[in-house]
Amino acid sequence: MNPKDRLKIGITCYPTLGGSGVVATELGKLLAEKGHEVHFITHSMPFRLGKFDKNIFYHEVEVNDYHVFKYPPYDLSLASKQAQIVKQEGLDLLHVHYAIPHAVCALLAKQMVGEHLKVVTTLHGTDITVLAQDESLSDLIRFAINGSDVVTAVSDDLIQETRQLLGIEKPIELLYNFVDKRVYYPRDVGNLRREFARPDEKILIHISNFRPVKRVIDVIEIFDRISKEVPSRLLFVGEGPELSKVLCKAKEKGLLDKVTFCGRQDDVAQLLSLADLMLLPSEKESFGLVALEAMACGVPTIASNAGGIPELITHGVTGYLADIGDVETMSQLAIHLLQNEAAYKAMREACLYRARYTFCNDVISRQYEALYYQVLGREAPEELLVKPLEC
Ligand code: GMT
Repeated sequence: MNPKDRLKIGITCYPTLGGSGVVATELGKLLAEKGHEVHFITHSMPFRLGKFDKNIFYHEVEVNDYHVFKYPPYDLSLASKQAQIVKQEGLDLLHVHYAIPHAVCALLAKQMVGEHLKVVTTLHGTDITVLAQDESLSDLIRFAINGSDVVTAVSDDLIQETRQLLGIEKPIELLYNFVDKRVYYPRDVGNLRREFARPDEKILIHISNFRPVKRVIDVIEIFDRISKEVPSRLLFVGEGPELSKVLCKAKEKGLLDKVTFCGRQDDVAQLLSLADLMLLPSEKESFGLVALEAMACGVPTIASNAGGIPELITHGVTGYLADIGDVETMSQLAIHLLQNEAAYKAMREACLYRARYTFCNDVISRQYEALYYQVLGREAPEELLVKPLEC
């Protein structure tokens, strides 16, 4: 990279499990790989940060636990850390993921260091679809969005919802989630597969944080119906508040011997490559990153027609969609696909193609880079303007 094009970028995200943290961390890693200097400013090390990279720096936000504070003020510590790192490292911009509290903190940091600092805010979903419904927070979210220099959202559906719920008029850029094709591809997992299922059995998978919004009980309902028609197994990956309810439901249905609870896992691509089908019956999903990760591994998804999911999954092409809670239709569609080899093969190919050409790391990371140069009023390097021939 030409040194004049090198950007100094601060990233703040939720560093623990969750799609927004994954997107923020993977983006930071890609930017660093291209030669930009990336500073993560978070309360703990982002879980996907991985190996050492000379262009990546991590600054931990330490919360002041002064005895008069009833609630230690994380937000103030974050804003103050952001301002400190911006000054110390000469950052050009802060890219924050989630309006609350991260964008609000970044705006405070901007006031502390000066107008030259640009704030890019990415909306991921629940900051709008859940928090913006709360009247005690909606004005603050509107303030965060209107005060940011650039706002992006991960689906058109989320943009529309942001406009409707908050009456936002400023432009919101659409930048979809992405997958790194060097990590997410169909792995050779022949031996491992034998440990989970017999050769005649299909494997279904659900990955989430088991929040109520994921409707994990529907996953059991769907699997119950499928397993009566197609010999199959179900893998649950992740942990969260609804996990114990799922266990009870699986027990009640007599399915425990067919269900494996894998807990939190790092190498998701490996597990996805074992699977034949992903189940994602969420109530809300601004994009559905796990379905994209599955797609990149050649695994179609049966999902609800919620939020931004239809922008990712084309019904009948890269998966099937049904109304939220319609477990009967979802099961029928899954059974049809699992019993129809030709249709399955065509869908698998379509998944691989779409993940590789529409939602791949090269395409989306370039869009973010272009946006950064634009907000900074700097000319983008020529290679950014040329569309990649192949992802
Ligand atoms: O889905 C979750 O519970 C996690 C959540 C998050 O905040 O990390 O994910 C949101 O952001 C992801 C990355 O942009 C999206 O792919 C998910 O669809 C979105 N989740 C919801 O909208 C419920």
